[in-house]
Amino acid sequence: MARTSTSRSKSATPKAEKPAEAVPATPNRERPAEPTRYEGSKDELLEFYRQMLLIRRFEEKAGQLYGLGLIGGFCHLYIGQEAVAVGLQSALEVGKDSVITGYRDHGHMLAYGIDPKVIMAELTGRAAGISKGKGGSMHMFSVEHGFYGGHGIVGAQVSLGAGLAFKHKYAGDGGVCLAYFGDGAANQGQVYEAFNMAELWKLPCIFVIENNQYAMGTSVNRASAEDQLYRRGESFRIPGLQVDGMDVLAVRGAAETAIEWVRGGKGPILLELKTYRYRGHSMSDPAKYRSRDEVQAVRDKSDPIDHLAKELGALGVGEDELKALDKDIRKIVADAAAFAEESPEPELSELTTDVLVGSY
Ligand SMILES: Cc1ncc(C[n+]2csc(CCOP(=O)(O)OP(=O)(O)O)c2C)c(N)n1
Ligand SMILES: [Mg+2]
Repeated sequence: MARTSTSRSKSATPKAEKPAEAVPATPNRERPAEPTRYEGSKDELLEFYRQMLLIRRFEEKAGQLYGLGLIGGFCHLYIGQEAVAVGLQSALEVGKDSVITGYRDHGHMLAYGIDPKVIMAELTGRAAGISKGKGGSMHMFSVEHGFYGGHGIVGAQVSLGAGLAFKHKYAGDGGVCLAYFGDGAANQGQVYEAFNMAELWKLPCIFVIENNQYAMGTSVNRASAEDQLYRRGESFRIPGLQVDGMDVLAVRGAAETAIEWVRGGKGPILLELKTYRYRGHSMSDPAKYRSRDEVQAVRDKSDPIDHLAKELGALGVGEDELKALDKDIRKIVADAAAFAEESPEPELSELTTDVLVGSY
């Protein structure tokens, strides 16, 4: 006789009953095309190089200013991950599409063409900062660019990103949302609630896992039962692609595939970008959970900027040209730091503004 849930005693070992009707293991689902490495012109490659170097030099300067006590609070650097933001965002349309990320956000803003001066001024808590000096490193926004932060709650940006994608669909504006999160955030429950709704409603959302191998001091293999993170959308029928996040051209190629998929109304897609952060989790991390040799080996073998420099060399771009570019970028970053240091702090009266935006 079949047991009902009320008749089953807690200690009884449930007997195998008739199995439920078999469900096909692989859902019948269209797959995106296999991405190909982007074949850009020399000028495009130079532009990718310039943007990655700008992020690197900016972050190095931010690290120095933090050391000098000019940046307070948290400060998470993006050094090592530059190819991800540049490769993906170079394929978006600023103002039409939207981007949202976590607290490691300076690089994403620079890759979206936001002025380094207002980012540095924000880091140093100045009134001229992009959030009026009241947000700091983790809380920067530019509605004008369609950049929606800068979030300190791990994983929260994924649900908010699904909301932004909903807005694009509802308004019929043709935009897509790029929602970044980390390998650690990939274990957050709300990520999967967002996946479910995004696929049900076929939202134009590109979920991007920046797998930099660590969540604070915990490596992805220690924290994740399924460490092939591109598979994390499978049970929601969201297709996933794993991408070399240290190769800006591979990233850009994957971006093209993903954008074609979501703009074509096929619903969300998941990208796992395999990358690495050279610095600690934040400026206060002594990074005792990994060896210096491990970091050095990645720098030596896979640095995204060195990698592209070699390709540019093969296209006839001389070392002198790259050095001149570096000099220009160092000047842009030095000017941003000087602008920040010379800018006044917010007025005390700003303490009570922007706390509640409207009444509801
Ligand atoms: C909801 C929540 N839980 C925990 C934290 C503390 N915390 C801050 S960063 C972080 C690690 C996240 O790692 P990952 O998602 O891999 O991003 P990464 O720092 O590598 O960019 C944790 C646990 C938090 N900010 N929010
Ligand atoms: Mg991580």
